[in-house]
Amino acid sequence: MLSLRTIRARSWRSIPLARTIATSETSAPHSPPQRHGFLPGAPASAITTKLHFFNSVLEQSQIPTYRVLDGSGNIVEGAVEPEIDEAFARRLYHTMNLLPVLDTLLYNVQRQGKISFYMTTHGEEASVVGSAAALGSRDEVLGQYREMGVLLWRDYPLSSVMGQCFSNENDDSTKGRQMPVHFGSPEHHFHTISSPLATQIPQAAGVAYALKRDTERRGKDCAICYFGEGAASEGDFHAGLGMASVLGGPLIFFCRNNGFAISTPTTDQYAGDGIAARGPAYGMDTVRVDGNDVLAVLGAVREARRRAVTGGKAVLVEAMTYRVGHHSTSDDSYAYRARQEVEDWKKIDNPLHRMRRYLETKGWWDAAAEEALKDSQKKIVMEAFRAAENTPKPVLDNIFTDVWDEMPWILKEQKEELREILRKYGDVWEPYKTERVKFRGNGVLEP
Ligand SMILES: Cc1ncc(C[n+]2csc(CCOP(=O)(O)OP(=O)(O)O)c2C)c(N)n1
Ligand SMILES: [Mg+2]
Repeated sequence: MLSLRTIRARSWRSIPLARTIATSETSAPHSPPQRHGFLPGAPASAITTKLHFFNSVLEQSQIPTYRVLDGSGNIVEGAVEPEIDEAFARRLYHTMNLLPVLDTLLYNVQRQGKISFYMTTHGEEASVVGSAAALGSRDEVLGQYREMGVLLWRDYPLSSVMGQCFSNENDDSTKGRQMPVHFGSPEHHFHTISSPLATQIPQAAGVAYALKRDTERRGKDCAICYFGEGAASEGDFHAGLGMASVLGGPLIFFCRNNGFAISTPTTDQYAGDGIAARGPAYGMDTVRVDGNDVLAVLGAVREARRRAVTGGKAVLVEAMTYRVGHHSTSDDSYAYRARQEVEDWKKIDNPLHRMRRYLETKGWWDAAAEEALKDSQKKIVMEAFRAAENTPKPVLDNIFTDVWDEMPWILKEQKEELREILRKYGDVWEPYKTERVKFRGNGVLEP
């Protein structure tokens, strides 16, 4: 070891360095060996005399996209199918199909004013379900908001989906106090969604660090953090990846790059090579995958999980897809993108068609199976919807509970104010009259 004083006393150029590298990547066969300096922030950085600027992870080209199925659902020549049996493949397809059935119904139900808000997953079924299927059932999920498919994969009941969206008594975790699609379920290891973008990213770094420190779970369980490419423009993205890379802990950062952050296209979000290019900057193993190819997503996330768990570190996956639906029920995307573009994307690389074709080629699916699936899913979703319409919301007092053990004076005041408003207008003003009867106990506050 050279002392700092010795290092300072010598010119780095003249020191015969012990740490000499001559790797096949960095040196031509007969070129002189490359040398390191003593740069504390980049100790393995070779010294070069060539003034060379670079602006790409892979010089001259973009990071490639991993694919197993082609746009029509045939195996790409040379691709390795992830190991799946018939039952698993059918389950993947079932879950991918359940998403649009729920989405179509709940989107329309919002339009009828029966729920306040909704967000669909149209176009991103393969990204969400394929990644969920690669996880262990106890892996911790930190979602953004468009990841209901992860819960469906984990057999989250339809009564709970409806209960959350209708804010009724079946909303077990959040008791009707969250916006629709802001799911949370400790039983399913699904951390409650919060609207402010990217908050889940540093939180995920913390969850992974906790898993690393937990002797029971270390080497077994993993965390996955979903986020959109738009959320990756937030400061919390960089804070989260920075923490995860330094602290360690098993974590998959899964970016759904669906082309838009509401109305902002990716061209207004980044000038570099997508989100994947940022992984190596944080020292993370990174892969870009065709997010509309469920087998590619499954294979990529399985490998990402293996690396994350065995290496106790964070890995980045960028899934390239397209948001076919509007951002949410509060958005009309035809104000900023051509209707035809959307129509085209319903056909190009359609994730559901590709998986169906794959199943058919295997002899695991046919038109009769498709019809039976469509009928049964429509039926169970309609039943769950009808039940939700007739399930009361929790007692109104719930608004004031669960944050403090003992209610503080400010909440007591607010509760009395609400009681007074309801006494005055509750039976005469139409909106109050129709709403309060939806609550258990007819919206009467307890003393
Ligand atoms: C801090 C913050 N800023 C702005 C918003 C408003 N907002 C909600 S979703 C969204 C777009 C996010 O896009 P992306 O991360 O790509 O996810 P996608 O909706 O495409 O799935 C914006 C700007 C917010 N919720 N939080
Ligand atoms: Mg997006």
